[in-house]
Amino acid sequence: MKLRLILGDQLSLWASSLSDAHKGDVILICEVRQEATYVKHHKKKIVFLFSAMRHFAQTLRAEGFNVTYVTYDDPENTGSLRGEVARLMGLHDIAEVIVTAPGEYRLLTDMQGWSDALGVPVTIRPDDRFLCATDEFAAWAKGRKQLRMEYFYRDMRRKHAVLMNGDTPVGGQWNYDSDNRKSPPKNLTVPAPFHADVDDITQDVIALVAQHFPDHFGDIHPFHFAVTRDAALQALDMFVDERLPLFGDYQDAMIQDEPWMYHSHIGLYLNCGLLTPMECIARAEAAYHDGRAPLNAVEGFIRQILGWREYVRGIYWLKMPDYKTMNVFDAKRTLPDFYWTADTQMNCMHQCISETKRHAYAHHIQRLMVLGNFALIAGLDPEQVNEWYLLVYADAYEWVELPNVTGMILFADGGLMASKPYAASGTYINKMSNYCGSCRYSPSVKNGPKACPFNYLYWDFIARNADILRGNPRMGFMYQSLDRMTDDKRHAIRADTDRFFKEIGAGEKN
Ligand code: FAD
Ligand code: DLZ
Ligand code: SF4
Repeated sequence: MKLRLILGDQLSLWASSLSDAHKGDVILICEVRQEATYVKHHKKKIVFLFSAMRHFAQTLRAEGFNVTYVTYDDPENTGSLRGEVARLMGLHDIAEVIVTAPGEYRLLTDMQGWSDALGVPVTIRPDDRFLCATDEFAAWAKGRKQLRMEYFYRDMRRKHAVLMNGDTPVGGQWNYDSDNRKSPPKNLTVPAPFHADVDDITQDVIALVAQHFPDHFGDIHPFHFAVTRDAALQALDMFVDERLPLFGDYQDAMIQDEPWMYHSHIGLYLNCGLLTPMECIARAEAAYHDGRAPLNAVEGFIRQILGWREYVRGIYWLKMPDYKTMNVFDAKRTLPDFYWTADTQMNCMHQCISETKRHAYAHHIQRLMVLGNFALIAGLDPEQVNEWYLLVYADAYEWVELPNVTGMILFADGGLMASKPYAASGTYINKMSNYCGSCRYSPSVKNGPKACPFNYLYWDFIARNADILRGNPRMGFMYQSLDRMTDDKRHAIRADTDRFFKEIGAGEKN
């Protein structure tokens, strides 16, 4: 008999490990300490995954499969995936272990040693739930000096015939990003997000997580994520009907106390296997063809899934393991405490961290231009920043988190992913949000105690990394401005930066 191991982010009946499953095989799903604590995941993320895993076990049983499900508090639970496979092998005559390749390098290398350790063949099958296989991405990347997402995305549009009229893009343009930067009007009413019912299974998991992970970051309540495929599909449909039409217009906008905006909130479902990328793309494309959503919104949404999501996964598997330790600016400032407590007078940071704590969610522009921008210009240590992002979001797995952090926000890969750092001063945040109106600092003040910290931190970042960035053609304008600055101005920037770090108590690692 064969043992088929399903991981917490492989909750798909179409996973490659199940493609030839017989009803007589054993399917193993287990809640283990190893995966729940290798970083201290947000409590809500653990509730979501454990509940989705338990519901998936029910789905498999309803299909007639023989499922062994190990709960976290099972007294026999060994705490590791390999330990649970070994334990099950003691109970059944297992000729082969089959698993779909995990999404994280650390686990893949671990599994590559399982055949020897367990004494049976362990077959690791490719994860074919993506639209670009890892070797296909490697072939695309080969010989290219720059790996720009835009060109990859166009190839994916052609390959999958998405939003195409023959060889040309629908509407004549590949990208409508320039239409996607509107400031929201004051009286905008954003629709409520999807709310799933909390059933007995989820209630049990909530009690378990409260008991076993009290020191993990984040709030469990309110819990309204979908934990089944049916509910995830409802969430997707609700997005397409209610939010997609304005997704493009307000994609980059941030509003005080409005965490959800016009985003889809489906990343967590895609990444654990409850939804497929192509069904999300197809529903959005259909909404455009039926006249239910405009092209700038539909193209923008599809680009995130068909472009960015596939692209970052390709980068991850192409560049690991070296990617994990990249730190081109030699940044070594420790993560300030307020990333955990939200206790900061910078209102934008306070908002984004509080919402992250409450919901295990922040939308893209909050992750990028507030939380990420601060990490970049403050020179925070990439290892600590990566750990934070990996544990706080319900959709976070290293294959998607690491390139977004190391490549996109920190530019720690020296420009492999981004052509220039996403660094910005308070002016940008003020333009794209209404956070500054309730802030103790002012985005128009450049130096001194009232100045927005993003303003002087930005220039300090530009000045201290001149050796690395001055030659970047997209940064020329910034260095011309820096070169025109008086010595007094430069000293003021340095002094404000020093004072700020002293005040928040974030030093540098030796
Ligand atoms: P929407 O804005 O509605 O976008 C639709 C979908 O597109 C998302 O669900 C996601 O699947 C995909 N997508 C959008 N942008 C990206 C991107 N840059 N990379 C990969 N997929 C993308 N996404 C994760 O899934 N997991 C992470 O751990 C993660 N970490 C991030 C860290 C940083 C610093 C940044 C800047 C971005 C990160 N993202 C991550 C990408 C993006 O912010 C989230 O996918 C998105 O916010 C999830 O919310 P949503 O489902 O409402 O997305
Ligand atoms: C994230 C996660 C958590 C919190 N718990 C489990 C678990 O108990 N059992 C499991 O099989 N998977 C879990 N996961 C998901 C894994 O960490 C994920 O499969 C790997 O990180 C590879 O992407
Ligand atoms: Fe953030 Fe600066 Fe605006 Fe305050 S003034 S909310 S710190 S950008």
